[in-house]
Amino acid sequence: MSEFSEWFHNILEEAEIIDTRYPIKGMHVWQPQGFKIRKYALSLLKEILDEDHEEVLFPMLIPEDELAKEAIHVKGFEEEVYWVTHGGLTPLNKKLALRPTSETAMYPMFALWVRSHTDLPMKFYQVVNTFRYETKHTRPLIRVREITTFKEAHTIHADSEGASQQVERAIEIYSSFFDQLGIPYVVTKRPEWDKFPGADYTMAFDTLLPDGKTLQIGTVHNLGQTFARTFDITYETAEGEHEYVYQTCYGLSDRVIASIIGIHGDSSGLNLPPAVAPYQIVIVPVLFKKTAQEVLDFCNQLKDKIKKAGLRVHLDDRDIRAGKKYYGWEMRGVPLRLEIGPRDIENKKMVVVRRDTLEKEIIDYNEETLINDLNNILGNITQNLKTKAWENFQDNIRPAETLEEAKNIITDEQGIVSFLWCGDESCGKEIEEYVNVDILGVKEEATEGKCIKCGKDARNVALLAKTY
Ligand code: PR8
Repeated sequence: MSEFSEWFHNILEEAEIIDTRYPIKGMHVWQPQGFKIRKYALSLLKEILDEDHEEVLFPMLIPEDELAKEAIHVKGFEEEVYWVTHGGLTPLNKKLALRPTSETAMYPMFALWVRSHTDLPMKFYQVVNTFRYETKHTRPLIRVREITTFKEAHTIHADSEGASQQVERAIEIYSSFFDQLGIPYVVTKRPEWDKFPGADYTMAFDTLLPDGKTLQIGTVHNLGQTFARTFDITYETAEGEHEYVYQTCYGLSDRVIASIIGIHGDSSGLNLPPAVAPYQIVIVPVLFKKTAQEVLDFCNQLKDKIKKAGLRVHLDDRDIRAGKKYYGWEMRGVPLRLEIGPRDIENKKMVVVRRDTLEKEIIDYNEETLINDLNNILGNITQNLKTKAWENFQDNIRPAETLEEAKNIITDEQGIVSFLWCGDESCGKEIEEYVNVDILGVKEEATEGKCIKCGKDARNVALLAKTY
């Protein structure tokens, strides 16, 4: 197990995020702390999606014949599907699949819903659990067999431009979501051999975990008319003709939470962006016998004031050593700790400890500006986490001019390698084989230069990396 893997597993357990002892491989239990982080992350995303998508909820089971209708799609998923074969003791006439994703659950219904060009575009999303019998090594939150927070969006358009614009819009949506969490990413167009089964093309977000491997944290697929033809999703044009629709879909999973934990965390444990922290502020009273009641009363009032302002605050008045409290809240990643003793109250001061820097600062306690001051510090923490994460990410993208150099970077430093590529599949496969890692995809068009493998004119700037 790598050092990071060990750290990751330990922190999931110690901070009570996920219990991995559930007796099915790849299926885990969200514990209260983890569930809260998940809830707050989800609400950030929903806020953006709700602007122009509608939330729906489809059944978890998909009839075998619907799942099998789209040949390329089913080929991509056939080895990963869990099947329900019996109802009680009775064998079912038609096997039912546990959704690995919901195209084949939704699209037969879309064929009924879409009527006229005036209905379009339609944009839906659902947040559900999906099941994939992953054969690669499973890891909590990162590669699971039950994806518990699958956030999948599906859109329907009258023309091809509508679909490709939606792909761009989805990239903006996910970028803004990851930005709020300070998760750095690169967006690439996946190579042909790595696109979503049934898609015309796939755009993917990759981030980098501390062990130097990239993690695909989100994907946006342009489905063109492939599924529309298979499921007969048509609309009537203004001229009364019937045309197939164009579609997109895009999705995120629990990997978002893995990234928050892995990217911002450090040797003291979690380091949570305020937006998703179950407690954003913890107040620790410094208690001495004589003044204990006075300090507790003050801290209780402080807590109420902060809570009223909409911040998530906790007063830790347990009768244990302060040091133990500090350790515990740092490990759980609470962004801000306020330490308050009798002298601070007298002097109108507070000791403030930021989790991101672990620095202690004494600030004035000013009744009037208190909430503003706290919000400013929390805002600074968010910004600082993001800046640090992006700096590290960018430092780990290195250009290579030869295959040998690419291989050395991957072996010695890991991270992401950028290189020039002609774009041919055969060349790409040879590059992957030589370097022994995957091509993530194309980042942008190349304006000059030669392919790192064949020496022909390069069409693309592409990235490769060891991936999860
Ligand atoms: C779609 N259909 O399904 P996608 N464990 C954790 N996260 C995972 C796993 C796993 N086993 N497999 C995939 N992901 C489309 C889009 C509806 C929505 C995450 O796309 O198969 C990856 O981050 O690419 C992936 O980018 C995302 O789910 C969407 O899955």
